[in-house]
Amino acid sequence: MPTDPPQQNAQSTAHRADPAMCAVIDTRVVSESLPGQCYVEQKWFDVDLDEIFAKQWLFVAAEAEIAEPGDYVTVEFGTRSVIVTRDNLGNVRAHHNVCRHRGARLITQANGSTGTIVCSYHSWTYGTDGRLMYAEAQAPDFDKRCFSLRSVAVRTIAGLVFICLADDPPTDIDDVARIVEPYLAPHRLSEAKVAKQTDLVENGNWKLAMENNRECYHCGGHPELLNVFFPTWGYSDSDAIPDRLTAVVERYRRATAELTDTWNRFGLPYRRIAQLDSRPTGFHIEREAMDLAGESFTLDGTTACTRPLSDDLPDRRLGRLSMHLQPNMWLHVTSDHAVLFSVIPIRPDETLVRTTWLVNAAAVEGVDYDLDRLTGVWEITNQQDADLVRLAHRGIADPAYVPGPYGPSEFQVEAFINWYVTRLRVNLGLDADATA
Ligand code: 3BY
Ligand code: FES
Repeated sequence: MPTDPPQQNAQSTAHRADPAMCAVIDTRVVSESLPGQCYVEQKWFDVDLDEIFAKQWLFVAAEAEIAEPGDYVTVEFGTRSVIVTRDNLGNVRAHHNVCRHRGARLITQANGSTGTIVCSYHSWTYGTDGRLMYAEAQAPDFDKRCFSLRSVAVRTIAGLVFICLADDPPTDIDDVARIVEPYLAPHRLSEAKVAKQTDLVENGNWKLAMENNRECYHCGGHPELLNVFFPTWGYSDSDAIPDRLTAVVERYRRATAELTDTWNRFGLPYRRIAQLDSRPTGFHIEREAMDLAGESFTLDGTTACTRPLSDDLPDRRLGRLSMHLQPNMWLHVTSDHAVLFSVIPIRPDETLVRTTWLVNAAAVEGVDYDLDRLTGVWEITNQQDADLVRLAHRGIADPAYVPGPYGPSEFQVEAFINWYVTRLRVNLGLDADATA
């Protein structure tokens, strides 16, 4: 039986021997931001792509983006490009976007719908399941079965599509799925539709975009988001609350206690689970109350879509379900919509932040929701974050930069960096005894 060629890319181990980088990894001070070179140098960027983005599970799309057979999205991580499709049988598939003849890039569109994938060069034609269907003028003994597109590991979790470019993807994605699926599934993301998707290019390293997301210490810069995000600065569960935060923490706790009854009534799991740096596929999931009306990401906290996201969850006031997965995603789900974020490195100082809003598939724009109201708070928050990431990158690129300390409310930034350094060590083979 014909088999796929070995997937190992000979270039991917090229960085293992760089002693200067290994020294930085070895001498890195825990609880401080990374040395500047990790954020600004091309060498580090290349290692990030080869050792993090080519080896870990990555969030690449919502199933709603490829709702019908033949729908596809392409996603690029450096020189690697992947086609994510829904095949004719309705399965989500992922393949390298590289022709098996002489290697031409197959699809150059970001998304679309097609019955077959036809190479522009010599017209080799593949099915959406990756099988080579047609190759003109070949020798009589040419066996099409030997030239399927090279597959990429793909995993859907409650309507979210993850890929892993490694030959041997981290197997703990199954454990993560088992834990997070009960939280996500009631919201029926797999049946939702895309209301809007935006691509924002931030002028900063991808790690700075992620670090920025992993804390609300800077949330004073997000007045619109703060209407509904309780600014508890990491003290929501603390016994030693600073005086200035007593009132907001108490308000947060009252709202949470009220919502707990609702969550219990619907059987929605809400326990916070944070395993951000203790496993290969680090993640965090929690359900939290929101301020004001407590329903959605709008200026007054009331829903932006009159149809609930899930027909099973008609209560408007559900707070938010929030999830992070290392290295490149976070999401929030309210009663009326979901907002999903993925981070895609472009260059050392450029990062794409893709935001996708999902609503009930039956919701009608202009009738059930106004698009500006649905997306406004996060559009402005994203722009504010982009401005902060640009400033961070510029300062870090200055030779005067030295790493600074993380405070208590930056524990998730620290977890992200701890995870990153551990994955580098393991994936570069620096820790013989570390968990793969
Ligand atoms: O989306 C988030 O979870 C974080 C929290 C605050 C800053 N960032 C927007
Ligand atoms: Fe694709 Fe020749 S390179 S058909």
